[in-house]
Amino acid sequence: MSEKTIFQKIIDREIPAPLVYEDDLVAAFNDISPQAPIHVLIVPKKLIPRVGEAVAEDRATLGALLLAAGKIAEKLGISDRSKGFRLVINHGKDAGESVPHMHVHLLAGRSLDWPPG
Ligand code: DGP
Repeated sequence: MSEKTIFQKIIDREIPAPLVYEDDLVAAFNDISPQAPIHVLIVPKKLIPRVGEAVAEDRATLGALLLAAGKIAEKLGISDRSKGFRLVINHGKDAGESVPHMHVHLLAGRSLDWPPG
């Protein structure tokens, strides 16, 4: 069996990281290297290495990631359109993926450039 990802170790509480949100399918915690005042990672409890490798049976998990983002934004007070947030998923080298355990970045707390770099 392959080594657990760093995110799996956080989900399994082997590495301490306060959870911002948790349900039966996903967990969320602050990014160790924040790129905005708010930078949360929303991670499926089931290992999906990257979004392009998700399969039909992951449908509920993929939906849960976005629903969790909305709930976290509400909890953090950034869901109002006058504030806002951005969701990012990096798949592969060109996108800058560094952890092979799919995750959604939730970025907020400042004006975000478009297009991203
Ligand atoms: P990506 O480049 O999309 O694969 O993003 C991976 C993110 O994971 C990156 O922003 C830094 C973050 N990260 C890496 N290791 C850890 C860790 O041990 N704890 C936390 N909280 N975040 C981590």
